[in-house]
Amino acid sequence: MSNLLSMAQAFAFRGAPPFHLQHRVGLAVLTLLLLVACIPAALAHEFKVGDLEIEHPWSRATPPGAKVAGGYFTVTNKGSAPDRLLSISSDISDKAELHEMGIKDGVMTMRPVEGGLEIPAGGKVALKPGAYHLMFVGLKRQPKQGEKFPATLTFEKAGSVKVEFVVEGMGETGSSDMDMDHAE
Ligand SMILES: [Cu+2]
Repeated sequence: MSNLLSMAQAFAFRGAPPFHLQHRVGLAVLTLLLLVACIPAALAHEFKVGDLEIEHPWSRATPPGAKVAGGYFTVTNKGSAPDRLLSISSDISDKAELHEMGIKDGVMTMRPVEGGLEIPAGGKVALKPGAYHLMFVGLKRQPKQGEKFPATLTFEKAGSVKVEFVVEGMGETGSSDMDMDHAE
């Protein structure tokens, strides 16, 4: 603290401090910003854009050589108009598709969702294993358990939002969705 004080005094009494002090102040500010930025992410792992809340985006570790990985999260629309998830992009794969599960000729299949996924006004849509989900297609590397990777979701009305997918273990089914201890 006395360090911070003397830096503040350097600013107050002498105008611009010598370069090495400016550098230290810069680092202190950066550290503070990082701390503040990390608190909400570590506690809730939730993202907001417009009237939408995106909770707990997660993916799964993949075996070596795998070309696709799933992506899951819950979107809540607190607004009074429906919105639509139009597209997803991430550096982890060539592209990301929105899929739905269905039964064709008695066989479970998945197919791309046409025209985006509607998020009803005042409603909630869960992307989870066995239902609507994202598919990261053409993985450039394997997502590793415990890491986070960024992605951008684009909605028709709310616009684009950057989120982070937490990578869980290969056997994860999403049933422990309420478990907020996933940061480890
Ligand atoms: Cu799929």
